[in-house]
Amino acid sequence: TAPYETLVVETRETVGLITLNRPKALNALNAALIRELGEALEAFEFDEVVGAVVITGAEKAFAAGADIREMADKSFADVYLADLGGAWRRVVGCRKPRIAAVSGYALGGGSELAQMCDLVFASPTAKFGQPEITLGIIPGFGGTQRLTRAVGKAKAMDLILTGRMMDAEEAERAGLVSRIVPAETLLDEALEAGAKIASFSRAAVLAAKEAVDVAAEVGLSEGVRFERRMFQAMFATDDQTEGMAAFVEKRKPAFKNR
Ligand code: CO8
Repeated sequence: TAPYETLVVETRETVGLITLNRPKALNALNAALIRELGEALEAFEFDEVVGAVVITGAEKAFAAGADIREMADKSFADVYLADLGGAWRRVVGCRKPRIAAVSGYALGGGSELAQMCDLVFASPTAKFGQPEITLGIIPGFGGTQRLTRAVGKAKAMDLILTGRMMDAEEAERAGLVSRIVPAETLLDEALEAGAKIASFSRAAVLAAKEAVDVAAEVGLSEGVRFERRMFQAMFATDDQTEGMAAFVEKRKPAFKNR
């Protein structure tokens, strides 16, 4: 594996697996970790075998937020010139689906990292929150935008203005969490979902993700038009021919990512 300082990065057959690894700081997201996360995801982007990526943390904490010790003494000029928060562009710029497997605390930037993932699996111990307000700051890794889109204004305001945490059940009901999974099988189920996604036509997967992501950016008629063009474009792929032929012939499709 690559010499990462803050992550453990592996490949489980067709799924990339990134484990945040700063246990003493509850996986607080320091500059090195955010940089390495971008590097690891970009490496998986270029790995043809990998079709999806799982990002997980530890049992007690997925990630307890941005590293407060690292930020404590910074000035506006420091964070502005360092573009603090900007390094996340590399994470969200990656096109392969990301699955967050969340156990324990997902706070501040940790919650925002989950929001940057396409699927969020949570164990019953998961706790999501945006406690930035308690530190005299506001979310800076997209929380005011992505959380609001995920759970709506009423709940986003509640979480962001009071700093309270929500448990896995509330987060699932609110639309932040895709599935609640028993703690013992959390990682396996995330890897299984990743393998499932990786088994489908790569073009169809990337197009589907791109189209869903467009929903957060544009109006309905523009979004539907984008979807229709992408849908039609799928008929230029061999995988569409194969997928439909396999259905008609009552056999499993053998997608070739063409
Ligand atoms: N940063 C740095 N260190 C942390 C962090 C953190 N976010 N969270 C925990 N740690 C450290 C603790 O300091 C402690 O270290 P030590 O043992 O050396 O004292 C160790 O991890 C264990 O933590 P606790 O002893 O506090 O464990 P508890 O079980 O008592 O409590 C909590 C767990 C409730 C999760 C508690 O640690 C906590 O409240 N953590 C901070 C949560 C928080 O406020 N997160 C938001 C951070 S701000 C943020 O994410 C903003 C993102 C956008 C910034 C963009 C800027 C442009």
